[in-house]
Amino acid sequence: MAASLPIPIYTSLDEVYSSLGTATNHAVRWNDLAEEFENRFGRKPAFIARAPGRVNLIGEHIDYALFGVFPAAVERDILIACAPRSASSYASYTPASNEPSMEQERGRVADPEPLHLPGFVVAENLRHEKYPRKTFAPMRGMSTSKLLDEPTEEDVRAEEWMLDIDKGRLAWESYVKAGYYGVLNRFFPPTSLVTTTNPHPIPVDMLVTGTVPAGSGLSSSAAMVVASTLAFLAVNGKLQGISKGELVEMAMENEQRVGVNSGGMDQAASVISTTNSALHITFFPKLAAEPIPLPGSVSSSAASSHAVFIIANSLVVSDKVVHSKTRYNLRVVETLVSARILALRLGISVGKNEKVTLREVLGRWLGAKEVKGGQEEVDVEKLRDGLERIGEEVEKLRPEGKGDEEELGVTLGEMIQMSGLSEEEFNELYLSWVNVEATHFQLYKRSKHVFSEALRVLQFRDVCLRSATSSITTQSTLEELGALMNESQESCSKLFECSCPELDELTRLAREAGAYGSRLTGAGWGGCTVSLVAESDVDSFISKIKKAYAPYHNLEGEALHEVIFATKPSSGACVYKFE
Ligand code: NG1
Ligand code: MG
Repeated sequence: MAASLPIPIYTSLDEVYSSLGTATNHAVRWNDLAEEFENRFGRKPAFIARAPGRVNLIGEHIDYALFGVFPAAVERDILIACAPRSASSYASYTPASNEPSMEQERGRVADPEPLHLPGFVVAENLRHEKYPRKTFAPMRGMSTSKLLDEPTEEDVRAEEWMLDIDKGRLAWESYVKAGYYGVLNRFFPPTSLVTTTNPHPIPVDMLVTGTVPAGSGLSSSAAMVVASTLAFLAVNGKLQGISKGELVEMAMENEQRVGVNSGGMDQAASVISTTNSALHITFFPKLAAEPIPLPGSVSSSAASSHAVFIIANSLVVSDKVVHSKTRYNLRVVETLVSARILALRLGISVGKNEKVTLREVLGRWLGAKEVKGGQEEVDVEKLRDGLERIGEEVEKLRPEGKGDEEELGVTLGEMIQMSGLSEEEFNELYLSWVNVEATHFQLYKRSKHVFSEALRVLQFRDVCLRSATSSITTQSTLEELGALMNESQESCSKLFECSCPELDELTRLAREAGAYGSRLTGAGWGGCTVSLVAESDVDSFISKIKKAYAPYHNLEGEALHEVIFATKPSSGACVYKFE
């Protein structure tokens, strides 16, 4: 329902600010950005696209197993001001007589820049010392990155636009390019270049700014990709009629271009969120998002307890792109393989070429019918019941009889044997589309985490809904939510092994400082924690953490606020159109 709404397009800045629904003075940033755009590019921007980061309250590493998650957008966001470059020079461009050289296409010729080329982008960042100016143009090429899906022969033959994304390195413009991909390939199929009557992508100038810390688990990457997708849609006049759900799907596919095989939580949270609510996002059998009011946010009773979510950055940078082979992508593979093997052990049939997910296996185990293009929906009650019962079945994946080796998991050879596939089939299905490095794989621990975490998401949702209907938030409501967050942290740390000593320490300190619950948020291995804290305790909580967590000792004022702050659910992505 929420996913089928159109992307909000505002034509007055006051409308924008009130949509953000917070007391922060946004005007400064938005006006500064527009002014700076004018300074640099000599004309006003045509649009500003906004996409927020998100905090995941509960439901970690289960989106790519297609289980529901529970994030909320944060106030910190990415803004991209943009405008088409000189429509007149663009209109006079004729590809037949003016085909660009490869070097030009790649944007590698510095002087003069081929500014008139179709789709040529000049991308600048307000923090240009850290994120230098980049120019690039799309090239026509072969599709190589059909990631989660099996490429068909047709895919392999198909031409598409390429943007030369460096997957081995984290570069700011990669995310701008990633957003551009979907817009180019959806609206300007390269074959259209052969005729001069077909429209070409517009050359564009853009200026980016952001307040979402990078590599911190608040999804600066998804915010960048969503904002970039929106900016390119707007500049090319393709925004009308795009629903939030479609934007999420484009942004998900786009972000995978950077080389991380993520699920869709971050993009959905960044696009669909609304103020005052978290989002219960489900991915199966199709993308759906249900806003759930958070305790305290709907209550007017003086007797009720108010609580806020506090984000604290461990200051360990979690670079998912650089470590993708041994961390994130490895978890995606482990989770997928565990689904196949569990299905076999439960007597559930799985097609040879089918990359079945744990959510689908649960559905089949519960007797959900296969329908065209997927599986019939299972209601929340049944799902909760299934998740409560399947925990026992997961024991079937325990690598028993291996003594000390048990901790290590299974080897590639053992895993292939258990999968019922030949080595070749296995490699093709699970390893050909992803780069992973490991000697041992954890199927038992990973799937145990996924099912228990999926159950905690439903329990968290239940508690929030219950408190919203009674419109009173009691101490015990907050304790229940906190306990679920603590269990999630334990499971992330011990079973999914995506925590790190600093995150374990920071969440422990948060509990000692009075939080109802505390956990890592986002991919983990560094980045931020989220803690549920009584509103009246916020200041003392922050000062206790400052004293106790060594990396904060020397931070004061703004610098401290940068790393530890309370957050309220913000609204999702939007576009401001200059008139
Ligand atoms: P972060 O940490 O925000 O990059 C990543 C994935 C999510 C999800 C979480 C773990 C991306 C873009 N996002 O989030 O889809 O799997 O980890 O729950 O990689
Ligand atoms: Mg990310």
